[in-house]
Amino acid sequence: MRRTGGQAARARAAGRMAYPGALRRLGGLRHPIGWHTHPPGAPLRTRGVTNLRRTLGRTALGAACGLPAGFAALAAAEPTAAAVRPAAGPVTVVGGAAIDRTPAAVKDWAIRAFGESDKLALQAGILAVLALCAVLVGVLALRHRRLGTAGVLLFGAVGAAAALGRPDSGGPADALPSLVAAAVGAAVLHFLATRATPGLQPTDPGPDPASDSARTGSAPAGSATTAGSRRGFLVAAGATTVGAVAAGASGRALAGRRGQAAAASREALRLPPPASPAPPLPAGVAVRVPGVSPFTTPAADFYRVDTALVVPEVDVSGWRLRLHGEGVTRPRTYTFAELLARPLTERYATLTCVSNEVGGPYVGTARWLGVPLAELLREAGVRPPSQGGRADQLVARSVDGMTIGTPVEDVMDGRDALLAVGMNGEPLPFERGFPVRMVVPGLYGYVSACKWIEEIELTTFAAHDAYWVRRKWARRAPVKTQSRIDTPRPFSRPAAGVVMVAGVAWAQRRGIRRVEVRVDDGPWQEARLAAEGTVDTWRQWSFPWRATPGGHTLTVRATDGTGAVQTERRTRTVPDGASGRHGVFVTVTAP
Ligand SMILES: Nc1nc2c(c(=O)[nH]1)N[C@H]1C(S)=C(S)[C@@H](COP(=O)(O)O)O[C@H]1N2
Ligand SMILES: [Mo]
Repeated sequence: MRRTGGQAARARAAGRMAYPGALRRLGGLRHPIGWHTHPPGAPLRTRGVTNLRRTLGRTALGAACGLPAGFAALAAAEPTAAAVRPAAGPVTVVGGAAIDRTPAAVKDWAIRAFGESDKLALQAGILAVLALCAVLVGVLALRHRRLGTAGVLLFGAVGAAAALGRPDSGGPADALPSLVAAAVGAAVLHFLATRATPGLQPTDPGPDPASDSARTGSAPAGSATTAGSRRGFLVAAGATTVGAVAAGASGRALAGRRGQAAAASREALRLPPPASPAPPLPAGVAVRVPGVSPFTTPAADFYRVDTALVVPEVDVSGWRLRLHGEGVTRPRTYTFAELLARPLTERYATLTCVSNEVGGPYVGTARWLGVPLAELLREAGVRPPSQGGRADQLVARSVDGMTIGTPVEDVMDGRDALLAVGMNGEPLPFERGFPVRMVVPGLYGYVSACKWIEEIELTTFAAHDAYWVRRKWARRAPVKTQSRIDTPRPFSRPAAGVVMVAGVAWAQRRGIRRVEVRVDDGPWQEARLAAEGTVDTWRQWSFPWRATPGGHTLTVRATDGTGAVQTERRTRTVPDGASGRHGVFVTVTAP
């Protein structure tokens, strides 16, 4: 709606004076304009308070324009991203870009501080920043409509650039969700800002709603109409918010239904029995002490560490695995059916994350079913470096652009390195890398366990640094010997008498030979070891402790199959895994 200059001036003045009444009628809301009530010659003290109130009020009006516009933008991005690629949503791509640019130390801190909610925390952070920006752009739009619009479009450009720069970018279409979001956001902002400041022309530098001249304005006859338009603004802002939230929710529901379809396709899958089954676990593999981690970790309880803000849900029918690179004389691309048709191997193996602190939770054991990776490599003509092969690094690439570099020698040295398709008797869950992931016993996950794998390239460590290595983590990272006290819990208050101390110890590929416990500064005492699963699995242990009243520190150390005692030297997780010994302080209560 365009107005003549005279009308505009009148409406502007009218709006200022009439709005407070309208707002008060709507439930006592206050608005900057409502505070322009003191006379021009008001004392300075009052003026200071008034200026603060004006600023607050202007911010509120800006928020009333910017936030609905932001909601609408994100809501518009939802169906667009669902159509293009779920991982191309603006929050996801900006979050992904943020993750990739986070220094290792900060990422490590985030994992420590937020645990597996680290992605939730990041998304909440991004949304908070977006909300702040929406308010700022809203305030800007009130004064300078075109600048406001430009601000929104700038955000769209940032999102689009982030989308195109993602390693898993699906091409130019990935920019669409961000661009659509920006277009919708800009349109809604313009619409609302026009209604919030009815007198402001697009080219008008705009009156400061808090400017002194405003105070001198008087309410002409048109005030009722303008009060109506103010009410119209509030209705428009409210309706936009409600509409955006509803649209966003239904978009989510739609995406959820699509996810269910993918889940159904996964459930329809029948894994063939292994040609080489896992040897049955010995009877005494568990110590049967309450509070100790179960020997086999259910998939739902298994720790999860990855950079995926949206879990890739891969359609098996379109999935391919490409094997190529240095020394590959017969490069090949496999379908999922071709992999399943091969003789499969099933093994128990303990997986550990390099970000696991001493005593931390990022370790678990599962029964993995998969294609022996060394066989596949040999068929393709690959020889390990010890047999003259030139490639010493195997780089696995995932559908979401992750790269994980593993020593070729380790994969081909006879250990059960698998292209896993099953976990604990089920197809891999989506979060675990469905349809195929790597599992290489003895190496931390970041150098071995690529999920959602789609490419294997043979190369050298000299020629290529994988994702985490570019972020200050070590090129090679065999798992360090570690032990953990699961029970009693830190700072618990067991009763005096015999307290069962128990936990797990692991040194994949080497096995655990001995576990010892020390009470305070006393001597190391031998714990009872549960039966060993394999050298690639953790081993449970228990120690009956005659606990006396008072505060005590329990410390544990393991000796691996080579006879090496777990070091007492504390190191951080960066660059190649934490070392040191786990201690737990408890207060034993008198009987
Ligand atoms: N595609 C992909 N694969 C990945 C990662 C990742 O971020 N992306 N993280 C790795 C790390 S650091 C670890 S410790 C393991 C964790 O596997 P889990 O989440 O199944 O426990 O996956 C590895 N594979
Ligand atoms: Mo990890």
